[in-house]
Amino acid sequence: MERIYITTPLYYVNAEPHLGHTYTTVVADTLKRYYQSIGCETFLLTGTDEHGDKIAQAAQASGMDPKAYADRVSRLFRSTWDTCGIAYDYFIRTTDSYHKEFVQKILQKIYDAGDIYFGEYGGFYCYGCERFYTEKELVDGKCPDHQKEPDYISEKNYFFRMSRYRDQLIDAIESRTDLIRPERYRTEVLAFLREPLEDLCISRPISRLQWGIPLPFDTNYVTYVWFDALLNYVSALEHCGGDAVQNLWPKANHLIAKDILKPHAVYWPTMLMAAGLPLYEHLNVHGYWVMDSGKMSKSLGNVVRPLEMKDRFGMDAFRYFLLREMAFGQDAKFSLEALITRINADLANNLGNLVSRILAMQQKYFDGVVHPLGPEWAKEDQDLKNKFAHAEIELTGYMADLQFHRALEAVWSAIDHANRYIVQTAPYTLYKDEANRSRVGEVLHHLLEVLRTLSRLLGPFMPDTARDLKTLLGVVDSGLEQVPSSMGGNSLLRIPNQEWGKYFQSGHVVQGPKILFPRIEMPVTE
Ligand code: ME8
Repeated sequence: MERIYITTPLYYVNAEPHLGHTYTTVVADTLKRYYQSIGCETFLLTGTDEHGDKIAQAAQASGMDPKAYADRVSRLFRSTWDTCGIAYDYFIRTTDSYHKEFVQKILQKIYDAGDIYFGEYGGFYCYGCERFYTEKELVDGKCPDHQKEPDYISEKNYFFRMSRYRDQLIDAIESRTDLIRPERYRTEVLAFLREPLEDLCISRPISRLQWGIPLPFDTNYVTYVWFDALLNYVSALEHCGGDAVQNLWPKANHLIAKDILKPHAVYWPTMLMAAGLPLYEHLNVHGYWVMDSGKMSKSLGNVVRPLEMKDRFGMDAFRYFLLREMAFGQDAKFSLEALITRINADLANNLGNLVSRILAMQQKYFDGVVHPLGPEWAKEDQDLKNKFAHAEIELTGYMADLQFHRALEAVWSAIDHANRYIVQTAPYTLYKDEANRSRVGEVLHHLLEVLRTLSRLLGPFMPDTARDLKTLLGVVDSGLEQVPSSMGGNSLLRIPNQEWGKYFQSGHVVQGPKILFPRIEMPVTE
């Protein structure tokens, strides 16, 4: 059986869940649901990154002990994903004891193999990024991300011989052209690797930082937060037991934004090489959400919180916007106006109207009872069916390339076609003549097939809407194949795709119309 292991970054607990975290997590959830729907075994991992300077400082600022502080924010992330209906299989915290033991085991292994050494290093250190910067990387002497002058720190530390793996890494990226995707990020990493690769400082003295995992070979030091956090992707699988590492690790699909490309494309694969583990299957890198009003920040008061979006617009509408608006790999703009415009145009109008028109006519003309289809179909009926079959083929291709916006575009093009089919066949006019009643029943039967197909195609993107559609249509996922996941995760549902025209048996009754997406008034702006 095909397998896919999907991961989100482990989010730092110094911020509350916002739009950016939600996007990556919704993409991960969409991929999981999609692969599950085509019969793959899936495993979705998310969690929180809790050690390091940044967290220690945030805890101190809140007057809390770092663990108590991390407990609170980690709980908030987890409950947010629960409320948003994210179907993660496991939630890892880097403060979990099995994770700490795993990190120590790997550190010891790499140390014993001679790839970790003790040395002195002086450099510009940015606390925000938790890393040293070379002078060349600074912009006007400042960290380009935090716009702050870094501190010059000189101290004895442990180093990982990352430089030793440079050629091997270049080979891997060149021979596996989809290891890092989309292409622009692969090119960026290869360009970076053309320069000499320095060794990586992987420790912090406890005189300066206690909030970390102690090095197993020198307890005067804790490990650098990235060396700790990246290992979560394997430690979680090992913790889940069974054959999880063997079966799932080589199928790993990491999802990240471009901000953490270097740790995932350079540190992580070289760490894996040193630890004797295979590389991930794909590093999938998306762009950044930017706000109309500038960088999202608490002080600007423009932080987009997922639960507020869910309460105000519904989770599916928010998911739709995120997946439809951003081309995976490129930056996208977020604004309430754009969100509301999309909801009104694509969801309330195109999809919502289609659903309510079809169910209203079915109710009005036939009390909801589905009319049988004859063997002879009109050309427009066949075209309608073909359009949806074509949309599904396109969707499959786009999903393999993480082009969610194009996948949705393909579905909406079929929705537009269905709306035109109604205008073209004009069942409301036909119905006026009793001789045409049977044709009206057939037209509506085809339209119910449209809705049934949509309930399947939209499932990964808008799970609640897909469920609502099935309920309205009285479609039961009968004959589901239940395959127990090896890790006690969600069991797999293989939804049989009965042929168009063969699903609704004579006498089948569908429900009356329901407004799935109410129109939203645009807030008045000054
Ligand atoms: O970097 N647009 O955690 P983090 C799109 N702990 N995505 C965004 C975003 C934005 N404006 N802002 C954040 C860390 N993200 C480390 C990761 S992994 C072993 C350790 C998303 O809390 C995006 O996925 O800063 C980005 O890569 C991630 O949040 C950074 O989360």
